[in-house]
Amino acid sequence: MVVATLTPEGNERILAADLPVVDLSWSREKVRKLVVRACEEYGFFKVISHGVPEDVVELAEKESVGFFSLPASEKKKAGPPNPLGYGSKQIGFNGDSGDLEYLLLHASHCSIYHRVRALSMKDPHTLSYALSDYVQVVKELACDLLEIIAEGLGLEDRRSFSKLIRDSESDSLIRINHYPSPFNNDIDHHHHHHNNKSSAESRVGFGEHSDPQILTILRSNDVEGLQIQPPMDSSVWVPVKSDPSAFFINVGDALQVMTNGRFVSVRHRAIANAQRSRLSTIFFAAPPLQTCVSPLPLMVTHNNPPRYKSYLWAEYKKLMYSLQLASNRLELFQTD
Ligand code: GA4
Repeated sequence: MVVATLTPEGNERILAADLPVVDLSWSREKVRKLVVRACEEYGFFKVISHGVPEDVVELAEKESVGFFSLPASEKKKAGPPNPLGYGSKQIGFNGDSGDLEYLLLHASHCSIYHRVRALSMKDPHTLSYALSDYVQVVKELACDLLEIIAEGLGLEDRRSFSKLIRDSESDSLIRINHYPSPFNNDIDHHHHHHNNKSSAESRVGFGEHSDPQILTILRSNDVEGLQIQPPMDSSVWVPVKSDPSAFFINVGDALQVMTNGRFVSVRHRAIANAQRSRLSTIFFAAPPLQTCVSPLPLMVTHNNPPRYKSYLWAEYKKLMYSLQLASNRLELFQTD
């Protein structure tokens, strides 16, 4: 349920909203049902009791904090983002910008190591192994969830989606976003301040968009910032309560196409108005470049014809890099 009010400027502001939460220790049947419902209604849910080892998550966060505290001249050695690498403020190639710096990498150990080696860090192995280990565990979570989804949809092959991510040619990415605090340049775990800023003062961290891939697995430190737009009411932005022990899942454009619009790729954004730095780590589960993304036969019936034209993942990527972040790219593939 979403409860909203109007601000003096006439914008809707959310007071309370219950976003879907799935506890992976519940029965498989219950989990299947709730995941499918969440993907249909929100394109978004939170997972708890996910079994991802805490030490792997903590080390990745610690090493990422270490990376972002390097001098700017040092970090620039891992950039410019073309689109992979270290980036600051600029997002993509079409003028999008935000109050953040990031590391965007292909989710394979070689490419992580390749970027990290460019830095004159004491030990580039520590950062690259921490990120590679993290990628391995979240990729496993992504595949588990995709198998739950395939079962929930009644697909004959429960590996229909997960095999694309497990493919050695998978185009999956890892992104670490650092939204610096306006008051403090360090990523600060210890000092809690009250945030009294009004929404008018909030800075855009990462502007609104949907994720182009199949599924996104996001985790952040305990600083808020993520907001989602519920598909049933696109006039509101629902703030997502931070929970460093959980993972947040987004349906991506490709899964919306493959489910022929039954699942929705959720529009979301990150606000950088916190008084502490926010660090988020995001895994984008993507198919190999030559994969043809199209509505699955099971999702198409006489009364429900294909709603999207099929495309190669490589083609879609090329197109999205020619458009802005907020663009509704999927519209270009709609039939009718
Ligand atoms: C949004 C989701 C992922 O962060 C990302 C982004 C990508 C980039 O930063 O290089 C894009 C953006 C994202 C979609 C539109 C294009 C491409 C920036 C941009 C303006 C890595 C992705 O795959 O698509």
